[in-house]
Amino acid sequence: MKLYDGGRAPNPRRVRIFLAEKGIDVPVEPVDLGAGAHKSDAFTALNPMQRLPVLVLDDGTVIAESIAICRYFEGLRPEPPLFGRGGKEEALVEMWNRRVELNLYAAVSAVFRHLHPAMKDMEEQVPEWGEANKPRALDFLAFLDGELRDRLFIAGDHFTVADITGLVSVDFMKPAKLELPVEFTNISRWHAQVSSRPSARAGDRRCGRRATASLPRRTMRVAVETGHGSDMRWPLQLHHLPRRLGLRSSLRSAP
Ligand SMILES: N[C@@H](CCC(=O)N[C@@H](CS)C(=O)NCC(=O)O)C(=O)O
Repeated sequence: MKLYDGGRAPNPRRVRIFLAEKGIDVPVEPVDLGAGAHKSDAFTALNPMQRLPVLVLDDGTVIAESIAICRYFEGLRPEPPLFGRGGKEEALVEMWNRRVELNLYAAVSAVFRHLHPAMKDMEEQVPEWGEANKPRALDFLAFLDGELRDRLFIAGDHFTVADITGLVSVDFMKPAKLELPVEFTNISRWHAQVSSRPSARAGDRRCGRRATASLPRRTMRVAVETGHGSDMRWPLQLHHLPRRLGLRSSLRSAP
């Protein structure tokens, strides 16, 4: 089994946090997004969507999409349950994870992809779309702040995958240059709480910093419970995107 990982990018981080929560150790192949390694022929053969993360099983099965990968590991190791326990809880976790992903993560991602100068070679930027997503992100945060008034975690009393999606989304606001309004005190309390879990730091490992368009040969293992604090500087490496690699993609769908 091998996890193709994308360093500080939010979706690969989601999977690393999930693995850390489960205590699962998986061989990792770093793919340098900043250098466009995910556009290489070798990687495109694995995932024609040219997105990270990707999990390749020993029988050659390729699983893309962060939540699909997390679900695979939930099946392998059900404890602690991060997708809920029993039909009702599972439905609520699904509901909240989708709400956060579709309303918060997607909005923050659109702000980043359409407004950040580092993304100009990766995205056909439509600045108006980036601007339009700022209030969408804030509206959802206001709603979530109200929900978190009466409970510890996003989907209930237990930490779940919905909190992982929420954590990476809120942290992604920093490179997207979005401020968390101070009046969202319930979100701040929740964010401090989930950020203090050792798993939150499992997402901070740097990866593939060399500017190369091929997949690095080095194989690492997911660092569970590493001691590095989150600095969220990963997008800045995209400033070094080598234009000569011709990285413009025909796949423009939002993550
Ligand atoms: N829906 C996918 C999104 C994956 C995704 O967009 N990954 C980003 C990194 S966070 C990526 O690979 N971006 C490369 C690009 O935009 O060219 C998932 O949940 O895994």
